[in-house]
Amino acid sequence: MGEVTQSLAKTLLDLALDIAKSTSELLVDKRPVDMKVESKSSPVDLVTEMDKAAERHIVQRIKEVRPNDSFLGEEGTAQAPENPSNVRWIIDPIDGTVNYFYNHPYWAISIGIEIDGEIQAGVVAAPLLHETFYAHKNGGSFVLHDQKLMQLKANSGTKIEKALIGTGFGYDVEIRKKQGAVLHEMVAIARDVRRAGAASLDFCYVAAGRLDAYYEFGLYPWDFAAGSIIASEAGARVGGIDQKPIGEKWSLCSNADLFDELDVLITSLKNKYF
Ligand code: LIP
Repeated sequence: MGEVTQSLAKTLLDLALDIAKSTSELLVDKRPVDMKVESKSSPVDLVTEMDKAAERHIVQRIKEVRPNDSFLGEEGTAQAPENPSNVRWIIDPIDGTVNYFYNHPYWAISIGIEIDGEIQAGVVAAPLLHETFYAHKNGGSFVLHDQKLMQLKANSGTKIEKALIGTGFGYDVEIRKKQGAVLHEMVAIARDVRRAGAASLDFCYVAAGRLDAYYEFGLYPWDFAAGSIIASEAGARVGGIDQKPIGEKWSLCSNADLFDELDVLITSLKNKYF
């Protein structure tokens, strides 16, 4: 990566951190008691008025200073301007919408920054957990927790039977049955499994050593764009399974020395149940 790209990534990361702060204030301070909510792909796949408001806020703040950038947002922002720059913002305004709707604290604002088609920086802000995770390529990975800055480092040397593994489930009941079948076997193999409800934070938890691995079927780019670089800059390995890239159905993030073993296991479970 050239110096120009690295310098641009740092500049855009600073902008994303500031926008994550103002978006956090919007989502926490302006959270309505009688929040309007609609369903998307299924009756349990929610989108609230605040998902849409947060995405509008993020896009507007970026456009004020970078009118030629492109966007891919979970709530529908996908336009590319007439003379697009080489920057695309990949946004999940509320990752963990169900948790936000229930006022359960495990949700985050996820902003991934792609330059020339490659993720170069990312911010995952969890306001109710007082944590903002961030990274840029070759710059390391960090968490700001109550104004205390710590560098992140993924775990190493964990055997699968001692691994604490995160996962998640989609919104389609037939897919959930298959994900449940995979989980049924995984809980008998790993130390334990956690399902917390926000992919971007799950990637950050691997980066922070709070999980040894995280896998999920059916993530979208906005679920993993920011978390993937935060995890990889902390020494974790990120990808798909069965030699596929991340997000091509399956996503896997783990301690580098556990990845291949988990890839083989999850691929076998995928072949058995999907
Ligand atoms: C969520 C993901 C999570 C998955 C949930 C949901 P959303 O994203 O972050 O990993 O298990 O079902 O898809 O929909 O809250 O932005």
